[in-house]
Amino acid sequence: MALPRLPRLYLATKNAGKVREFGRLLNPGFAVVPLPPHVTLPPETGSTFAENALLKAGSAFAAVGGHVAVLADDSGLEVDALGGKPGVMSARYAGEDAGDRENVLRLLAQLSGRSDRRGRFVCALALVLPPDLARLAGTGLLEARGTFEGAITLEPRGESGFGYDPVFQPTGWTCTLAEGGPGEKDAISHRGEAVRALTALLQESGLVPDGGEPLWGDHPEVLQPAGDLPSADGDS
Ligand code: ITT
Repeated sequence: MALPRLPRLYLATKNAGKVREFGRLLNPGFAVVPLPPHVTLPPETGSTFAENALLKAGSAFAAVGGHVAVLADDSGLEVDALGGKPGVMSARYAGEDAGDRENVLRLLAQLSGRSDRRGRFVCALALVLPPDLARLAGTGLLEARGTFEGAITLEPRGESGFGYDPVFQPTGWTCTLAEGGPGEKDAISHRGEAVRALTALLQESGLVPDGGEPLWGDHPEVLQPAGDLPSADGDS
C-alpha cells in the first residue's frame, strides 16, 4: 500500500532559537522550512499557550496559501512564586520590544529575595494540515504539549541556547540549560517532549510510517540543513 505523504512543513516562528531546536528535533525525518520573510505572525492574544500556537499556525497557514502543513510553537516559563508568570507573556515580560536579556533581568528582579524559585517551561504545538493530508488524518489540526521542570538560578550562567536558558536549571542538574549541551536539552525539554508527542500523533494518523521517517515527496528544494539557519543571537 502506498504511504501517505507529508510533502512540506513550514515552521511558523520568527524565533531563531526555536528554529535551531526544531532543526535538531525534527531531523532527519522532517525538513524545517522557515516561513517566507514576508509572512508576519499575528498578535498573541490568547490566554493559553495552546490558543496562541493555534493563532500562529492558522494565520501562517492562510498566509502561505493553505496548501502546505504549518507547525507553530507557543512556549514560555511558568514560575510558581509568581503565580505562573511570565507564562504567555514570556517573550514580552520586560515590554513589547524586550529582548532575551531584558526579560531575564526582569525575571531575576521579580524573584529577588525569594527562596522558592521553582518553575517550568511549557511548549504547545499546533500543526495545521492542508485538505489532502487532513482527509487522510481525519483531522485538520494536531496539537501536542510538553513541560520541563526546574528552578530559576540567582544569576545567568552559560552562553548556549536562547531566551531564559541561562537562568533555568533543570531538576536534577547542577548547571543551567545554557551551560549544558543542546543534545542534553533536547532529550528532556518541553519542546522535545511536545515534538515526540506530535510525532506519535502523526504516526497514529498515518502521515508518518511507524518508526520511520515521513516521506517528503518531490520537494528536495525545501530540505535545509540546520547549519544554514540564522543565528539566535539577540532574538527573543
Ligand atoms: P514566535 O512567536 O515567532 O515563535 P516568540 O519568541 O515570540 O517567537 P513565544 O511567544 O512562544 O515565541 O515566546 C516564547 C518565549 O519563552 C521565548 O521568547 C523565550 O524567551 C521563552 N522560551 C520558550 N522556550 C524556551 C526555551 O526552550 N529556552 C529558553 N527560553 C524559552
